[in-house]
Amino acid sequence: MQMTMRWFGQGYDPVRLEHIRQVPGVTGVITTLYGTLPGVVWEEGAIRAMRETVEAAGLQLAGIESVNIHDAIKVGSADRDQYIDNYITTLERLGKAGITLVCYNFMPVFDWTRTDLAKKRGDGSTVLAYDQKVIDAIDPDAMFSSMSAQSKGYTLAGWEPERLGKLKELFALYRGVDEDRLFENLAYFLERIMPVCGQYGINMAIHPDDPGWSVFSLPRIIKNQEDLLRLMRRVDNPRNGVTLCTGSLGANPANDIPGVIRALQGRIHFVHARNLRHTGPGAFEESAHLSADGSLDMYAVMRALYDTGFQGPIRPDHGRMIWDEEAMPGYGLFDRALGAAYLNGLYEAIVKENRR
Ligand code: CS2
Ligand code: MN
Repeated sequence: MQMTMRWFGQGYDPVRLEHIRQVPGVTGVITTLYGTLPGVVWEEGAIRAMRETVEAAGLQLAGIESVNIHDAIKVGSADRDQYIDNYITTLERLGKAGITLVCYNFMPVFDWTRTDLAKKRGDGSTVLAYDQKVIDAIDPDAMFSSMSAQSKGYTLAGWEPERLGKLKELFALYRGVDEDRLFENLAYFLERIMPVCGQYGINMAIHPDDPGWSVFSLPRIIKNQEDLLRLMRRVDNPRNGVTLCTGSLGANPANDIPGVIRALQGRIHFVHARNLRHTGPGAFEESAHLSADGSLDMYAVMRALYDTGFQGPIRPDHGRMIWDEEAMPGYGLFDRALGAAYLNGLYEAIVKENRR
């Protein structure tokens, strides 16, 4: 596997590539053209410049997170084919630039959701946290305002103000879209893009819903092993794969992550490794990556990846904010660097134990 880190790009991410380069074992970054709205075709020059910037820092551009999907594709409206054509053009241009991993999600209206972006922990760090009780007591507008107010001026991934400024219209768009409709719209999209993925060897890696249950009664279709396998079978092409995100799936204690990894053997193209602590029904806070700091067994996760022969990029997902760092919520350098070093240590031990 290849250890990577997410980087939001020049002018967006206060973390510098030169510093990522110094994290032992990290050889690549996962990035995006942040600030490009869903539905817009990516410019060739911008893709080239993004790649050159990463390579000039001595790193590889290991994949894109994300090429976001326009709501027309998710709801299946009359103009969806135009937006799928745009997506195909973007994939073609990425493929020509040698970029062969694309992470995306298929969540209606909201990307990942949290109720607290800086919850204080006992160790003095701050972390992202979620409590369903808080969501149940507010409306979507209040949640959007609360996320924005806590974002320290950064635009959060998937939370484009241009899009979410029109929340009522967005919710209206999804009226009548139930889980089956949403699933069929996803399958339709994937079937249309599979040829270009095949031509350029691009692996599509769907990110699970975060958290993996319905928020504000919106449909959710990528919550667990069954959902993931259903999608793999529905579009049974190896280019149709998964971003295995331990934190998103792990928010639900019923999900057995090592089991999911084994069940998806060969279809996992990208891994997000992070830990969290369950704090009550429908509630969790993120933790350090260390198994003992959260509810997930990170050794068992790395072990399942090893056993199933996973070869793709992995990145430490969110980290705590520590040592007075100022960065995008969840995306400070320091704790993610500790996470990468820890995951690399687990992996080295597993490899050597199994070689003997
Ligand atoms: C990420 C998501 O920061 C995060 O929580 O895991 O924003 C992720 O990038 C998207 O959902 C994938 O499209
Ligand atoms: Mn993730």
